[in-house]
Amino acid sequence: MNDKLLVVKEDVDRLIATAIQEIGTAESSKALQDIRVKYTGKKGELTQISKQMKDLEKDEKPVLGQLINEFHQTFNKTIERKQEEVTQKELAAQLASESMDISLPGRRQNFGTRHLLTQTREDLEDLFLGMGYQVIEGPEVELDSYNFEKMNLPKNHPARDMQDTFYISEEVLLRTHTSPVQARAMEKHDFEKNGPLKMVSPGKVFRRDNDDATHSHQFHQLEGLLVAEKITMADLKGTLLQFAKAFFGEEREIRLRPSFFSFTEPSVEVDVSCFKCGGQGCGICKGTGWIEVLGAGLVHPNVLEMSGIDSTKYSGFAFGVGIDRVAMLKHNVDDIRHFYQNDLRFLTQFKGGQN
Ligand code: FA5
Repeated sequence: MNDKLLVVKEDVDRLIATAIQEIGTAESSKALQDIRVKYTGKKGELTQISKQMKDLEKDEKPVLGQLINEFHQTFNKTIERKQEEVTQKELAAQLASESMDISLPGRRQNFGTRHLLTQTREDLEDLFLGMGYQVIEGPEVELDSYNFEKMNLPKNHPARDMQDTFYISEEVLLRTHTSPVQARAMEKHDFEKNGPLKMVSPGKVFRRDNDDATHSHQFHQLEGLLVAEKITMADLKGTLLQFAKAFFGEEREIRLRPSFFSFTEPSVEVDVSCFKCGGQGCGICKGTGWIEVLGAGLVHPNVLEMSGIDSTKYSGFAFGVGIDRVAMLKHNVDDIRHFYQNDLRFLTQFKGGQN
């Protein structure tokens, strides 16, 4: 080995010795990266030594190449081993500094609530299911024949004016009440096979009404219908009294006032004794002690006959509750429009569901 090569070899040996020492004292990934650059980077110390290759004899060049390779092997192995150690330490330090306080309260999940109208509808359904009624739904887009004609309201009948609606065509409209479901259910019912017909039908209805605090052009009703033999006003009154007590409170009483509906005869408006003042008179009952909640009556024989039922054998009662109206009364809601404005400050006040 001639002198030049000897000197270069000594340089490489010294370099690997100092590199190993520096790696040994490095404390961080950053320090190790700096060492890598310092020794093997483009302007690194090993690169400087490699430049001496050109001054060596031809047969000496592979010897230097070999030395440089050995340097890389030792250097890389040492630095990798150290890197593992440093990474462990850094991770431990990070975990220690980021430790969390498990005694802190968690972030509360914000559960939604069912809309008050849905809660009220379900409460009413449960109540009548408990009395042996079945729930039957009908279409919101209805035929004129079911909405009016089979409800004893022939074309041009003046009482149609009270329930003007949105027409899709001459014969197709948005239903103005849930009463047409009466006709749909009666047509299908088989008394021989299934006994009396007892059903309630909740759902959306539509009217060309001007919106105000108690009226909306879209609202909800719950229809009730019972058809069997020998049904009288006493059955109707008993059923509605049970409903009033279950829905508004055990102390409630009801009273019936004569009214007119083309599909019932006789027809009544039903008032419930005021649940706020107990009948003394207050703001809610407008000083009368009574609050009107629904329309009802005995099913008109024409309606039974038009639905294929023998009115000499069967009779029935029907009623129609405004779901929005009873929800407002029960929960002291002062404007029906609150139900349709999707204001969470209003909606989230009603977290219940059952009576
Ligand atoms: C009817 O719709 C009858 N079909 C009810 C009925 C059924 C009577 C079976 C007899 C037998 P009326 O138009 O009165 O009746 O409406 C019934 C209830 O719906 C009212 O008592 C009221 O609570 C509610 N209602 C009526 N119009 C509106 C409206 N624009 N906005 C909100 N609720 C309304």
